[in-house]
Amino acid sequence: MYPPSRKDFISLTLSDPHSHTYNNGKHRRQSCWRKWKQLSRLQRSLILFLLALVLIFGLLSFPSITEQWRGLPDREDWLELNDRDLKAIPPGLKPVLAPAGSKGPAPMAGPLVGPAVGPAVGPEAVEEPRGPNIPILVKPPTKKKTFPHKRGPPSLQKDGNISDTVNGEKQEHEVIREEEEEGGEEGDKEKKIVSWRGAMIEADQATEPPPSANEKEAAPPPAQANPAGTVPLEVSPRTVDRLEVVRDAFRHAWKGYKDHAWGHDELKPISKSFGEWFGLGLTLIDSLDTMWIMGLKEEFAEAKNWVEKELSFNKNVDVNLFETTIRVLGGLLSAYHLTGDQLFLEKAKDLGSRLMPAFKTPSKIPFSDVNIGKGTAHPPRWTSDSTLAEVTSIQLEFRELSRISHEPQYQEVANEVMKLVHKLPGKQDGLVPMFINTNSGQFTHKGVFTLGARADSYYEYLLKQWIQGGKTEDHLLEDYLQAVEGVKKHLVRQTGPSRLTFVGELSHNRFNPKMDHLVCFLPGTLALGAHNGLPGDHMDLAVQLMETCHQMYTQMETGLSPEIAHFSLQASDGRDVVVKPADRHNLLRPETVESLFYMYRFTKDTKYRDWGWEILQSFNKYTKVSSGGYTSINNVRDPVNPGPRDKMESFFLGETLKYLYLLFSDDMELLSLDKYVFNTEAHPLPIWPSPPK
Ligand code: DMJ
Repeated sequence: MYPPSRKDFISLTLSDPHSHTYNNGKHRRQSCWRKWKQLSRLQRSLILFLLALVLIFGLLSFPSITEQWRGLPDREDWLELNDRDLKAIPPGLKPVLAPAGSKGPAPMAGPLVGPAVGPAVGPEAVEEPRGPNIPILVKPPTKKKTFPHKRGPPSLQKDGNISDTVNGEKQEHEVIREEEEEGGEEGDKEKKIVSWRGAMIEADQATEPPPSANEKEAAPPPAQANPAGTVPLEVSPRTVDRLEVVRDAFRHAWKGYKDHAWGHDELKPISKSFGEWFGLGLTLIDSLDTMWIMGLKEEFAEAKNWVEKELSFNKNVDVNLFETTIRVLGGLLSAYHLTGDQLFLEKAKDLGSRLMPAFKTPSKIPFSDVNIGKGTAHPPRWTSDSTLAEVTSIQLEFRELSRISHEPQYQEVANEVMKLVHKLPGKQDGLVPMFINTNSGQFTHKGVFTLGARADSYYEYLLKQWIQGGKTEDHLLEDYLQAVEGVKKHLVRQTGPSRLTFVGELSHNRFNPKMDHLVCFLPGTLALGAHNGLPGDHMDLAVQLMETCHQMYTQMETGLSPEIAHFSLQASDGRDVVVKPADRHNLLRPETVESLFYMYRFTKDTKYRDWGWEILQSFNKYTKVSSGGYTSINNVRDPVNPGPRDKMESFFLGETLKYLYLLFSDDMELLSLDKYVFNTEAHPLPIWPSPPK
């Protein structure tokens, strides 16, 4: 038996026809009443007194919470996403012509936690200067009544780890109490699950020495079975060692998944159990192309066998359109391109068709959730808005699906969203608000701009779609170039102490020096643009931001970045990076190593590899669980008790380890950036061949 799993993300109700629907609620109520009556009068009075205290405290705190979330959606039931069905949507979407040049499969040789729910105006917020390079006037910190340890709308604030989706991403809302930071009660609770030291291989306090590279075993599959040209070239011994350490990390993560979570969405490595989000084997599918690229043939074969025999999309389950597209559809398409195996294409087509009901809205802006078994779709319960990044970061996958399936409906609906957003009023110098309404097709909650959660991959996909389509779609380039100028004008600032360049947030013309780790995708994207002929100053900004993302790791005691960093604008000799208690967690995210990969490919500056190597060593030192798997942690500032959160996100295998591997590989043809574009979940898709002239 698996130990009871903590509920740390949105619950899905999967009706199981075979399960017994025994309802013991009444019995439980009776037994509670009996227990209550068995208590002494003193005990009962004490409990009632405590309850009254909690209530009074809650009432006193309410105004500050609401103030903090001013400007953000006032949502009562943020968490209850997935249990509503709308009316069935009639099937059949109008087909359109495929674009010139889409002539079938590409020749084989040739893309939400405690974190960011948007840029709340923090105590350090300052008025936005009218233009770039104007010295920032820093307001003296005002003693505003805040609720510093809680993030998210009030209804999210429950003890424990709770998740919702932000930018489609599960957002874990963690309440960290002061006592916990000082090793208080909550920290002890974690230890009761399993002591942190007990969770690590003792010798693993330092990184395990890599076994000597076995070229035969390490070699990727043979060229004819590997049409993407992913056979590595000769590599230097040092590179091999680093590659082998990444492979070892993958094998260790995979072992945990295989032993305790096989076929489920995510591994909970501490409790040796699993978590289910959509019930689609997320980690397994997210990992397929990583295993292929790393040459892990046995593991790949087992996973492929599961896809063939076990994976079914014919199930009554609500899935998030964005997450399912980038992780599952993207993973299947990528596996198809790397292996040439039709199985993956057939699965991708099946899934793609089941996601289409999401686009049946009055505005053609898709709903966030789809029931892939029933063919129904709906927005979250509290709103008819969709998150901007979610609706604009499914295009690479839908377009590619049309190209290789010769079924144009996927690209039609995806392109339509981009065209609508292109001409929509409410942008500020190319920067977009974080929400869009599925009825009106208009932006909502205007005036709040971020490159982090809810908006990030909109910018990424503008550039990448333009590259994917052979640099012919001018509206995408236009929007991307304008957005970069908007970022430079409104969001880029430098810290006081060390002049680190960072990207902050803007809320109704007030600047907030807060940057999600998610924003660390930006150096890589800017570098990719420069590599494709865009202005040289994009590369200059990329270099500066890369240094800042690196500092977000090195300035922490564990060598791992927090989920969110605040930057000091005060000229002093103090710290550049300030981390608030609620932001100290690390979810094994990929963005920084992703950007390091791009920066190394384009500059060959080995410092980027060294920075990635340091990050890998920190992951091995502070997040590796002895029995298998890696875990996200609660506190990157506490190397003695980083506080395992008991979850390994699928993107650790799908993205983080893949980008590290590619960073250390000497083979520039291994997924050449001139032939492939990576989706936002690190799944490579081919750049389309130009149409014959
Ligand atoms: C991934 O699912 C994707 O990279 C997405 O674009 C952002 N969040 C996670 C990784 O941090």
